[in-house]
Amino acid sequence: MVGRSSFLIVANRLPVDRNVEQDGTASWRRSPGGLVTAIAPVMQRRHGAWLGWHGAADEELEPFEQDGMSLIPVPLSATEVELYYEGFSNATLWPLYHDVVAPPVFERPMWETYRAVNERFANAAAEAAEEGAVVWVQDYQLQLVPAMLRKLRPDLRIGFFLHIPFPPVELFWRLPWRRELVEGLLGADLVGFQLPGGAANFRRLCRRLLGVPYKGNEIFLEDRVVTTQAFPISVDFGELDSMVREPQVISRAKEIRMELGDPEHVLLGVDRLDYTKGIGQRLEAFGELLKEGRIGPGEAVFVQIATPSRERVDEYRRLRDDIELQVGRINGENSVLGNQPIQYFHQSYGKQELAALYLAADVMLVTPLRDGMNLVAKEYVSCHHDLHGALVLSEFAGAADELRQSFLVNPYDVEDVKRQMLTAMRATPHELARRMRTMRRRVATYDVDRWASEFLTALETPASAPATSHSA
Ligand code: GDG
Repeated sequence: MVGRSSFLIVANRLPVDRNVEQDGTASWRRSPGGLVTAIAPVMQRRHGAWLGWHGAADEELEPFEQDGMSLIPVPLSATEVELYYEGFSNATLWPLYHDVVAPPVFERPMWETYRAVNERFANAAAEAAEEGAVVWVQDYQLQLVPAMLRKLRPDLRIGFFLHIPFPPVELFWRLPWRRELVEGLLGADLVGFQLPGGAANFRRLCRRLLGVPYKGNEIFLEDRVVTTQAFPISVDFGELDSMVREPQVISRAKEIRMELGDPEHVLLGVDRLDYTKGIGQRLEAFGELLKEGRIGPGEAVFVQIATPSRERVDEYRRLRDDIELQVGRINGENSVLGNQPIQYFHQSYGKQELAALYLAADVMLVTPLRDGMNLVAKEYVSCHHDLHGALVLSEFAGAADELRQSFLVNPYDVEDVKRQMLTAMRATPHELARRMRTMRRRVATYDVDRWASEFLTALETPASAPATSHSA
């Protein structure tokens, strides 16, 4: 049994995946994905505990140690995975918070299970935290945990960070359980968002829904103050920067270009296969450029990595079919013998291979319809100390606020995407270097350590006095 901790991360998933060898021996490996990539290094340094589901349904596991972290598994039944995770989290909240780019599902059993699972996480956190501990709750799957945990353990300092966008009041208003969710979040001392706009949406919602006043970043409840603030998440710049200087990564990048037929331009997309990522929109733009002859045969290869994601949610199954049909159609119409313009991979890759791909790519296409931040954009920038490479970036990605020197596009405007893709491909080395240098400076300064330390410093700093002294 792991002892109580003074620093606790509470997230839907533990930061590890189980790997079973052919002889049946099982081991744990650090998992890929936005949240884990961002927080694991911070966790290791602080020797904290991480509480989350371990990934297998209907299985109870004892706490264990991995990579210098104490991991506390929270069990989920198969029905809970279906209703809480695939259901309320990914079929209700995910589309609702991403501008309703797919229709959200509103089903009561999903909500009830979400509430029950949040309660289990809150109970487990209350057990694992020592007196006065700092607890940092992550993301949209656990929005009820802050209030539940505060009720059990008023001595704790509770932070919450939302990795996805927080929607405008008009969209959030549709949610039948809007009041409970907002009250859940207000259980935290600090609620963090990717962008100032998300924090502003949340404050306005609190006033309209609950009548609570706010001033600046602070929401005044009767007995305490909740701080709301933007903390744009980032990547481990240093790790990526040194990875792409390793000889084997450099030679792998060269090899990748050769394997692709040594085209003039290598274009790259790396996304979870998700309908918010605008994969279809960028394929359409590339396909039209080929068809119109504005990209010649063999001139460019577009590598699209679409990491498998949420495969049991209907909308994701349909998306996969649509994308694969689209890739097949564009390749069918535009391939010449020995050259396929789109290389599509529905697979996951190791970190080093990914770094080599970033290094090999002349143009990175990041065109989400809505995205909290988008780490891929920042990873690409971190991998180009050579100052080569162009980033085509959607205005609807949080990262667009910081990476102003990218080639910004409106992904809903196919002509705009086409134009910017061509501009990026044709830009001079001098122009690319000028843009890349500024973007790199930004990511190097605001890296993931800075994100985490700014959040934790804000969490550990007491806010103003409560509402009684701020009658607004
Ligand atoms: C959510 C928000 C926010 C992808 N394929 C592979 C792989 N990846 C890694 C990427 C990147 C991460 O997964 C994806 O992060 P994103 O930020 O692009 O997107 P989401 O998964 O939607 O993340 C997002 C993020 O949370 C953090 O707050 O930025 O807005 O939606 O790190 O490199 N990694 C490896 N193999 C792959 O095949 N190793």
